[in-house]
Amino acid sequence: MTSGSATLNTTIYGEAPHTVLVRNDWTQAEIASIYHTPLMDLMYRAASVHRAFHNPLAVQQCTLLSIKTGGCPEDCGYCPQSAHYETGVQSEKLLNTDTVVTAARLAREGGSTRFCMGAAWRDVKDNAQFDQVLDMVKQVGAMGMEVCVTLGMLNQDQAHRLKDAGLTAYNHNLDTGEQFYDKIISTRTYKDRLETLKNVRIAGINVCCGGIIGLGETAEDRVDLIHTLCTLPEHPESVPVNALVAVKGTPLEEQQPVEVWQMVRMIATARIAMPKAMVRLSAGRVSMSLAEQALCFFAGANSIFTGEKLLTTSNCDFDEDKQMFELLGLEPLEPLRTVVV
Ligand code: SAM
Ligand code: DTB
Ligand code: SF4
Repeated sequence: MTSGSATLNTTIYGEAPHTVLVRNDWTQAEIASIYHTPLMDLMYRAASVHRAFHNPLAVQQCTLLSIKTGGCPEDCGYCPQSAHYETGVQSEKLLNTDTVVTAARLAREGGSTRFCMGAAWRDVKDNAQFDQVLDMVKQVGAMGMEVCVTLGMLNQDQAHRLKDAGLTAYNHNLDTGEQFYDKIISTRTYKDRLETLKNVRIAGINVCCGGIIGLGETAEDRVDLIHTLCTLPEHPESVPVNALVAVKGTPLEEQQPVEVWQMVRMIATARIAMPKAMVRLSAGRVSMSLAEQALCFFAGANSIFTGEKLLTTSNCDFDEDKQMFELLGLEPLEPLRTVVV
């Protein structure tokens, strides 16, 4: 069971001060009602829950690195790395370990406390490449950073091996609601995704699981996604909220950008439904103004990816992010692990 509680120290208009429980018995109707709350109320409620569980000024900086780019056999309609689409992303071999460790060191020097390595794989195979990834995990972990990987589907044994190598978290997104899922991906099922999440959890690795908005889904699909996440036996410790980066050559290249209000609703609903999670303002930040990002932090986002690139697409300017932190009075979250080297 997910557990924990905190007393709200602010009074919400029309509500008595009360204890906010970490619940995993949310109903669909409850999540829908939160999602559709008038925006000003929603942001205030989310901000209040955020403050009851987290330091609202602390925002974790994370760095992404694509360790194996492109040529992926899956057909995720949003993804520039799928081999099914002509996007101009070149297929590359797995990076060597030294390159990865050097990138992690630079990320740490730049203030990142979490290093996330992504591979464009359908699933993990028990081969020399996986052994190499285990080594990368070991070395990055030894640098005192949280270390996360996203490698596609995973069985229980592989999850245990990653745990033994020192992995902190595994990213595996449900992406959207179950009803809409097969409009976006046909090469694997929602059930497959849930199975991997279960394997990660059983191995004692923290779960990083969120989704994307702007795929053409309805508000109901977004509610479905959050409902699935917040009714897992344990909430994901980390919930990335991505806005689609529409990439030329993918089936979703013509999608209209989402409005910031949809992003704010998603973040706020995730924050209220999963109070203890790190809610990460992820892809799509590059198209948002500073004021729009500020709304997302107010609504409960407490992490961003910094650095010039996400995996294959461009991200915000590092110095501008630094200025944003100064302007908003945000402080980078301190490392959660002890630095060994
Ligand atoms: N192959 C692995 C997998 O699918 O789990 C790992 C890499 S995959 C790129 C990680 C996540 O990035 C996806 O689940 C999706 O949520 C997000 N993502 C990929 N392309 C995106 C895009 N164009 N815009 C926004 N988010 C995207
Ligand atoms: C997540 O939810 N977002 C990050 C991370 N998990 C791996 C990835 C975003 C990728 C955006 C498209 C790209 O740069 O290729
Ligand atoms: Fe492959 Fe992951 Fe991209 Fe899907 S999202 S095509 S699984 S890299």
